[in-house]
Amino acid sequence: MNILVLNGPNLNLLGTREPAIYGHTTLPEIEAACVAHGAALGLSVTCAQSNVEGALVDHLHAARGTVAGVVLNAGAYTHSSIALRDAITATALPVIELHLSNTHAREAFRHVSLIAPVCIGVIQGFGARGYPLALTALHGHLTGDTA
Ligand code: CA2
Repeated sequence: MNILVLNGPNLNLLGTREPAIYGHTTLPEIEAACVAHGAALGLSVTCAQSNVEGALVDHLHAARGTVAGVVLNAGAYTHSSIALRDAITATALPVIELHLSNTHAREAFRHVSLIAPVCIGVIQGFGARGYPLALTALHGHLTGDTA
């Protein structure tokens, strides 16, 4: 099974600034961990990142028919993008919303997610460790493992 791990705006800067909020792990390190954890689960993980809202929509469209599920950290677009929400609905793929930080413990404008209602679940607040957690959850969802 192919899985897409898709990261949104500014996440290419991980590990370089604001480590108190986002940790010290870089995006290439997160992506390598996703590929390794996916392989251990029998998943083939492809990773992508863009700072451009429309490019993220394009990645979701391209995922249709080629991947079984998506782990999506949409960054700040989480709180603003109807286009991303519509793209998730349009692909009809199982998507897990992922955040490094606990958005509910932060500013009020981060408490609202426009994409959460069209995702199968949300993992947040566990830093870079959230990515393998999300892959494990997605694997369970796809294989019908009800835990
Ligand atoms: O906690 C998350 O993963 C977020 O998706 C991160 C977004 C933020 O807008 C969301 O509310 C929650 C921001 C990503 C910014 O990434 C940076 C990385 C390094 C240095 C500065 C910003």
